[in-house]
This record gives sequence, C-alpha cells and structure tokens, in this order.
Amino acid sequence: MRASRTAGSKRPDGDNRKEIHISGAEGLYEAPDIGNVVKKYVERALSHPKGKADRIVLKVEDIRQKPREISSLPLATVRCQSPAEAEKIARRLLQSLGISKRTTDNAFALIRKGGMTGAAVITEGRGIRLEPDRQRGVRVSRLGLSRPASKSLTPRLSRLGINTDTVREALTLASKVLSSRGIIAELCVSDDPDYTTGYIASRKFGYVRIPNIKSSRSKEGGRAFFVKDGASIEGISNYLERVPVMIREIAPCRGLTSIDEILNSPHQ
Ligand code: WAQ
Ligand code: MG
Repeated sequence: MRASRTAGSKRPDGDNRKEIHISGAEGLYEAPDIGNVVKKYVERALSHPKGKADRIVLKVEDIRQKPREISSLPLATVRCQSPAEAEKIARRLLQSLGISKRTTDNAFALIRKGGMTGAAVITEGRGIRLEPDRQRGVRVSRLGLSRPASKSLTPRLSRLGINTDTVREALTLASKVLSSRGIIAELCVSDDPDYTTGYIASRKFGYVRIPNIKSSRSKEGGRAFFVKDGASIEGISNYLERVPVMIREIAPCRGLTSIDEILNSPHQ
C-alpha cells in the first residue's frame, strides 16, 4: 500500500503540484486474510498522523515461490532519555560493528533531512550510496510472519507493553534485512511526527530499540542499510524487494537494558 497527498496547485502558468508520501505498508499473507489486511491498510492510510491521503495505491500479487524461512532478531530496548544520548548510543553500536564515522555521519544527515519512501543503502567504509533512485531508495517487500510465529510474538511483546503493529512490522522488516549476508546493520527513525523510538538492527546485537531518538513533532525519519564495501546493489535490492521471506521462529525479547550490557553480550 502506498498513500500520498497532493500539495500545491495546477495553475495556468504551470504545475507546481507535488506528491507527498504519507505512509506505506507491505506484507506476505495467506489468501483468506487478504480482505482484512486491505481494510486495515486503507484505514491506516486514512487516519495517519502525517495527514489525510488523497491517493491510495494497493497492489495484491499471488506469490508462487516458496518463502525462505528465517528467525526474528532478538529484541531489546536500551535505556535512553534524549536525542543526544540516542545519537551517542547509535554511534557506539555502529562503531563496534565496524561502520566508519563518515558513513554514520552520512546516514544521520539523510535521516534528519527526511522525505524518503524507502531506505538508503550505504557502504560501511566510504559512506557511498548505492541505490540508483535516491529519492525512493530501496523498498523492502514480500516479508511476513507465519501464523504460529505471529501468535508466539504477541505475548512476548505484550509483556513488554509494545505489542503494536509498528513494532511487529519493524521487527519483521529488520529481520528480513539482516538475513541478507551483504548487510551489516540498519538504522531506522520513524517519519511519523509522534513516534520517537528508533532502532539499530544487526546480527551481532539483534534488534536494539532506542527510545527518544528524535523529539516529538519532528518531521525527520528514514532508514539506512549499511553494506559491505564492494557489495552488489543489484543482488541486495533483488533480495530485499523480491525474494519472499517468512519469519517462522521468534527469538527472545527483553525489556530495558543498558547500552553497556548490550555491547558486552553480543549474540554472535
Ligand atoms: N523498505 C524500506 N524502507 C522503508 C520501508 C520499507 N518497506 N518502509 C518505510 N521505510 C523507510 C522510509 O524512508 C520511511 O520514511 C522510514 O523508513 C520510516 O518509516 O521498535 O514506523 O514506517 O518501537 O515511519 C520503528 C519501531 C518504527 C521501533 C519505524 O517507520 C520500535 C517506522 P516508518
Ligand atoms: Mg511512517
């Protein structure tokens, strides 16, 4: 689903209309669930904090290829009080994953600017962006939770008070992204003005939620995928956009943790 709004007007002296992205969503579902999912996506587009959509585009496709089956990343939430502290935490995590300062600076600059519909793909060392269409970025699609995985995720997140579509979808997306061997880490900040928790995902530290990564009412937001130097953008975007991936197992989910604890107990 893609929802947008047209700003500006068509005038005799020219057309200054611009399509503003409001919200997007995608998933792999079983056929009997399609009706409900379409309804949920349309409701989401029409009641979004970024404003009311005047255009909603839905695409439903039959996926014949058997999905690749993966586990979710282990989840934790780091203690963090402010955007300044969040940036420090993010920088410590990225540095211990071998991402250069230059690359991290580039990613933060992009996210502060906002306005992308997909994710930037940036090389770990030199910070070079690889996607051919930079306004769009790479859009991860064809991903989902199997029904049993979805059921087992519910109590684990409910216990932590975070069983929301936002967290479930972000954990699913990050788990697919990090199942690509060429990708080292992901940095995400929501573009919703009032959603101030972001995350850094990696195989090494799992899905690490960072509260207060931006101040509320901020328009910033976006995603960056950090890839190995010399990675093939064609291979990576084909995997993220087209290869169906289903989460079948749920890894442990834990509550508030300090950044030192996270850095001192890597998963691999
Ligand atoms: N593929 C690639 N990039 C995407 C996709 C996608 N399918 N969907 C969104 N993005 C990019 C795009 O640039 C958006 O501007 C940006 O990510 C943020 O998208 O555990 O809600 O949908 O509490 O606003 C994090 C949850 C929520 C943290 C992230 O992102 C937590 C969120 P949003
Ligand atoms: Mg959003």
